[in-house]
Amino acid sequence: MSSPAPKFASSPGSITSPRRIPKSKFTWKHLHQLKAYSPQTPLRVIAHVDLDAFYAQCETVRLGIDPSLPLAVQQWQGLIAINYPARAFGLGRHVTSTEALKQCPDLILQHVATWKEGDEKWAYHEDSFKNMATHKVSLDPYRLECRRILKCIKDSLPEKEQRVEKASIDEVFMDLSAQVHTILLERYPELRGPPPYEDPTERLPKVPTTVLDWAADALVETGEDDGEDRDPDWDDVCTVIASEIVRDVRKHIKDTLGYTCSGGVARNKMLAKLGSGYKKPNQQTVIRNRAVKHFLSDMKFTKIRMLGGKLGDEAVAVFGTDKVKDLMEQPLDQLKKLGDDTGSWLYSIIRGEDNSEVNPRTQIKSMLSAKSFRPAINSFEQGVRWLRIFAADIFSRCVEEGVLENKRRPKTINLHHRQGAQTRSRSAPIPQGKPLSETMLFDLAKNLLAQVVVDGRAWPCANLSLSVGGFEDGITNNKGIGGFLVRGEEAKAMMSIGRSATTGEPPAKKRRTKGNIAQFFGPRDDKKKDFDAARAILLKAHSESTREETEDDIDELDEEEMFEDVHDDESARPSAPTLERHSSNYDMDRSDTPPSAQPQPFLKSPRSHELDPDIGDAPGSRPRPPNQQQTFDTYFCAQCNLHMPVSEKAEHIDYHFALDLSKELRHEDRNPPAPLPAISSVRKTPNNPKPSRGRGRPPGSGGTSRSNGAEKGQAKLAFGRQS
Ligand code: DCP
Ligand code: CA
Repeated sequence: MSSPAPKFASSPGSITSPRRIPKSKFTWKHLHQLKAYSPQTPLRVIAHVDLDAFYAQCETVRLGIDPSLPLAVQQWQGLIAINYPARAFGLGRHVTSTEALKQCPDLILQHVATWKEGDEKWAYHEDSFKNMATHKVSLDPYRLECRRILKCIKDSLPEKEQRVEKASIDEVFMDLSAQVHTILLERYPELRGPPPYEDPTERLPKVPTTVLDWAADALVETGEDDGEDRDPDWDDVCTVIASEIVRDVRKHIKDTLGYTCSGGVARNKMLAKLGSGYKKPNQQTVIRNRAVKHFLSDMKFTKIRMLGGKLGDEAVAVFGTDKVKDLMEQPLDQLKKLGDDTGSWLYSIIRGEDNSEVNPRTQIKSMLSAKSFRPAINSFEQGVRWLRIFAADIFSRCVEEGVLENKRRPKTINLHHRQGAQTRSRSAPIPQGKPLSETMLFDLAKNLLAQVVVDGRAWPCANLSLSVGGFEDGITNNKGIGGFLVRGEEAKAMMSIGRSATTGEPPAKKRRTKGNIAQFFGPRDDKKKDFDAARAILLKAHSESTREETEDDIDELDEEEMFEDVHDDESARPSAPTLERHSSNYDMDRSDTPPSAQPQPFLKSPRSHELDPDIGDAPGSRPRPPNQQQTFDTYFCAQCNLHMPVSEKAEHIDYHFALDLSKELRHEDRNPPAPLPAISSVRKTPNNPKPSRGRGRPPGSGGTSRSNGAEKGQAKLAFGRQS
């Protein structure tokens, strides 16, 4: 499709007045911005691709099963993915496998792969559904397919004009703006410029075509009888080109890997995602600019990205409606009842405005392996058995990340322990001076668990998770030695009574650790065995530490540790209440900052604090909603002059304790030298992406989006989801 020569006659000296010539409503500047992926241009084109019934398709393809047969993926007794033929029988995630078979006797049930204790790798075990207590789910098969799909998508786009963001295990955003710009100029030479009078604010010539070929796309209606095809403008042309690209990408995935997916094309991420879910399976939906208003008006706002969770529920409660059109009647100041930033963001988003960028970063930043215990576990020994699996799981994923070739390796290891409502976290640097191994991860994990045990009140434990973070590219041994040596100091710190900077509890409790440690040296109760085991581990770590040189320079550690690619297979269980179909950011989420007024609004307000209901980036986690400042129970820290959720209180107090301790130790360091604690339980949140560890910035005290390392248009994710 190529157009005739430029028709506009707006150059100087033209006899015809330029004003008489019909023009586009878009300017040369808008066109130019398209090339640069600017979120400001109304010509912007974003696509979202979502795999249909993803895990189910993975199993269908892996097993070579006819895709027209009903199949569901089972996790224990529940179903986590149901293919479309099975959905025709009314099956959904709410049914158990037994009920599903009653409804659809021919249903093929495939249990997810699991790690069994003692195994070196996950496998598909026939009896795993009976062994919830001794097996742990592995999502590796789906992660691997996800990678292949991502590669396939990238291969089908021009290398220099692609911007692809993995949004979850089966979702991808693509900013097609630059590619569309190139195609546009190829097809319509009149757009090659320069603009008349060299003035970028001049309007573009009119589109020379009157009919656009939307092929098989589902076109969202405009709601106006004569609005469908009237006067196509350049935004329509851009969208049609983007849609062709998406069709090609989807075809490439199908032809290469056998998977079908659905696509959405629109001017921003929020609309594109709504588009991909609009018609499924194996279809693509286009939301032209002219159709946005109509498209959104009948929609429930709880379907919009980031409004699927508590924020959406809160908005429903406050405004008594779940409809976009009702909310649109609310003036901005009313919407600000949800908080200033949230209100402004909501005001824009329901009008179809979303400036968040497609972030091409695809590298894993952290990994998590977790298990919820039902029933709870009750001993160090049991805990250690799970840690062995976690270490193997994480190590195998590190190997895929190129850790053996020293391409990338993590810098920190974190253990989260949950007992009832209380979560305790311990972290340690990963020694950088020697090759990463499963044993090393396991030993570190054991140390961390030992600390929790020594602190007391460890059992029963409902959930344990191990994560590694702060992945870095090819670290040299010299630099790494620092990290390794710090561990020695860490071990000393954790052995020094009353100095643990790592519990997720207030100082008072921590100081009670003294008692616990005393108890630990002479336990009177039946936990002796447990304590003995923990003590042995801590003593070993301590004695190792005394052999290591010291390097207390913790501030040297790059704390770029964004828990944004953690995987909590357990939290993907179907019964998990926070999981939602329309927020399918399982595996990982790039967490676009919702407010169009990027960067992260919650970093702007010193009083704001992250209150994401779905903390963490585990499967089932969602993009982080904007700050919700007011309606939750909050704890006020007078030292920081900062409000935060009560759930963060212990951790925050701990932060101050760690800070004080750090200062104290720095003082001692000057006369005489003393070790710094190398571990911290200060949790990173978008408010606190870089816990200051002695730099004096409290969690939640804010910062700029740049200073926290998040890319424009994105929020960092906090870790902390428990399942
Ligand atoms: N998943 C899960 N538990 C949930 C929801 C999803 O384990 N509660 C997993 C299985 C899904 C995958 O994540 O296959 C992707 O989730 P989606 O919400 O995208 O659902 P599907 O891809 O299965 O179906 P759809 O065709 O509706 O996208
Ligand atoms: Ca999907």
